[in-house]
Amino acid sequence: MVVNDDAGRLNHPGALEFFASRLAPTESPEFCNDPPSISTKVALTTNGKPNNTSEKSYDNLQQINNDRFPRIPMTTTQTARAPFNRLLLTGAAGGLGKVLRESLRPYANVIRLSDIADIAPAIDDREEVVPCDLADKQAVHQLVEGVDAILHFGGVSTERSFEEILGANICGVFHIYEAARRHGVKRVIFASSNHVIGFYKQDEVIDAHSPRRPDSYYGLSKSYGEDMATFYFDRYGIETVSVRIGSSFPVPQNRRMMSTWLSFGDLTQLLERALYTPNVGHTVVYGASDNKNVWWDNRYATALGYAPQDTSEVFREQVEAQPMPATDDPARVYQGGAFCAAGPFGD
Ligand code: NAI
Ligand code: 15L
Repeated sequence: MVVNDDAGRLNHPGALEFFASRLAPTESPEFCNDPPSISTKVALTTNGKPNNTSEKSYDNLQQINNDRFPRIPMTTTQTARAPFNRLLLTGAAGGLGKVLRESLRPYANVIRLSDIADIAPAIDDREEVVPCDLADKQAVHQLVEGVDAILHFGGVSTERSFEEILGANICGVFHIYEAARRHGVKRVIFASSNHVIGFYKQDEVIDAHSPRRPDSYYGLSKSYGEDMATFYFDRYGIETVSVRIGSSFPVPQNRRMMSTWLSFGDLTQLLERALYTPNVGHTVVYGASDNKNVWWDNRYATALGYAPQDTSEVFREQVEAQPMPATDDPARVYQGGAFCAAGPFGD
């Protein structure tokens, strides 16, 4: 069992006391203290699957989590709360941004939609369109003013040269957290990626605390974003859920995506849990539907109350009609698939 003390901070004297004080109820973000309108008890088993009857199973998982990662108290009570006043969605012109623009509407009085690319105009007074280049620190500072939480989906979303990744993803994620700090935003949802762990083989099962094995400059930028999230929690108490999204498309496009597919409905549910669950510290989860052949033990998503409703299995026949990749094809060997073979650039 791998324990990822990634920032090394649990080795510091007094670290646990520091976390305990950070996570005291009085310091919870204000929105976490809203009276709940719906409450669902989710019990958990040690394999990370929901168990609706066994409190004891939940206790076991809580103990495992506490032993392995005591800084993040897990919760089993999920509450659907009042909408946020204003959510910021970066990457709003992108594939997922267009989906989330609609599906996140119940969770905010106003959604501020931002991208460097053109965005369709606001459809009503519950949408604001604010163009912004994430590489521009001052513009991001203005973008974040007045928002209650940030869903950070903007940036380069495939493998590119380091220089192309640098501004949008690496500087961009710093600008988002720095603006969050300066404007007092207490919750960020970071669209991380499976490419943070893409060099694990497809016959390995890992969890969110397994050591990262980025498969690309793109994966490295997401790995950096996760470290940024840890730092801003440790230093400033800004909480983050980093969602290592698998492959979120209307349908799985190939055999690899039979394991990595995340339906839009399940993505939305996971984001709802990530927004509303209190005391997440910096929690890393995988974004995958209830697929049959999984590589990821997603117990931390389960602990947020995530219970995926969809599965890639219903697409198996059409996906398996495609030719089987060669045995040494990265698409068949590595969890990150083709990203593991991209580059080099600029030779
Ligand atoms: P996408 O490429 O369709 O959308 C990304 C958006 O970011 C684009 O609209 C683009 O214009 C914008 N962007 C790029 N550079 C920017 C900059 N400098 N300033 C402002 N905006 C900029 O990607 P998609 O599929 O919608 O993914 C959204 C997020 O989720 C990305 O961060 C991606 O890395 C992540 N993700 C997506 C997965 C998927 O399966 N769709 C899997 C894993 C992670
Ligand atoms: C990602 O991180 C990309 O943003 C997305 O376009 C897909 O390539 C996905 O990973 C995947 O691994 O399928």
